[in-house]
Amino acid sequence: MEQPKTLGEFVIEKQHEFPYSTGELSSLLNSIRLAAKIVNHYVNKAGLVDILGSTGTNNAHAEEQQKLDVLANKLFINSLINREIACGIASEEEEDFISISGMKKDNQNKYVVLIDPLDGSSNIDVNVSVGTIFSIYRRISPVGTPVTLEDFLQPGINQVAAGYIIYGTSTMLVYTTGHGVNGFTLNPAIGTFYLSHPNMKFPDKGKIYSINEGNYVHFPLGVKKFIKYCQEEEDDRPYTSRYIGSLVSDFHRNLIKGGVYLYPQTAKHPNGKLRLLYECNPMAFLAEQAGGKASDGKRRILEIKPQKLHQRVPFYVGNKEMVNLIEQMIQIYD
Ligand code: AMP
Ligand code: P6P
Repeated sequence: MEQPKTLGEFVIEKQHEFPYSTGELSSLLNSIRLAAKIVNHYVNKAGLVDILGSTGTNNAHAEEQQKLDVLANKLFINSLINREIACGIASEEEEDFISISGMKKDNQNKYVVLIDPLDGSSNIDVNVSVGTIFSIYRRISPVGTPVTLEDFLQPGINQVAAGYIIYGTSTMLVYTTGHGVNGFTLNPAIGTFYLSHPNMKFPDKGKIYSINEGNYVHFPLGVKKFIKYCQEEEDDRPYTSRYIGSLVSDFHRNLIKGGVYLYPQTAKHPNGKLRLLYECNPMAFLAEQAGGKASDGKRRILEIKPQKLHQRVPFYVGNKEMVNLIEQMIQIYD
């Protein structure tokens, strides 16, 4: 049987489709690949060493930081700084962005990276899958100068690449550079990612809805109507309700099996809980590249002009016809 392509081979093959490329994006993707393997190592042994539980400190959103959050954040940031293949980084775990071009005067790199280093980390102690999400843009400010906030506040349509790593029953890296979505599974025995899910697309029909119904009373009426629609005995319904509490895992399952993930505004999060820059935009890029759709209930996620680094938005992502129906119900009832 022919040996499947490795992620490294795939990245280089794609680079050759761009004869004028300098190899900078490939190096950046390879740096993320390496950091993912290291984080995977720690996530998979989390139960065995004293790395579980919280650090007792809070991140930029006054959320208790799990030790693995802090470690994953450090690993990704250090791998990008040490290998000098980005000019700036923004992270869910960092109040402000980090300017590498400011640190290293000769930094001529043109990409900024935004990451959620360990999304769903509240699940770590209960052994549920968690993930890393990344998003890559070309800087707007001049190369060689310190990056500015504007370099990070770009609409999602400007993304050069986006993806996630899911640390689950197997570890996968799924990413896009605007030419489709491809999934790579890690062979932990040799530390190599192999192309296991080429050209990923949402199935034509989605029959799964993912939402924390504990917040039902606070949902917009249109969302309540959608949930009831999913539960009716009609046509191919009722649909299946599946919610893991880990965006990467819920998204990944819905991408493979067909479905929609919803995080509307709630009492605790009147603008929604998920962050536009390093959760919604990368997942929206992947969703659209896989034939799906991503909306805040009214607007295409990728066209929202960010105002703040840690801005939150309501988030609906998955099969196009399911997101369309949610938008229609919100338009009718809210
Ligand atoms: P570079 O000079 O290496 O940053 O490449 C310039 C542009 O070519 C990138 O912004 C991408 O649009 C494209 N490109 C280069 N390498 C790759 C790759 N490995 N995969 C996909 N697109 C690539
Ligand atoms: P809730 C994890 O904290 C996260 O950002 C997503 O990964 C997940 O889908 C959501 O929040 C879970 O939030 O309020 O349902 O626990």
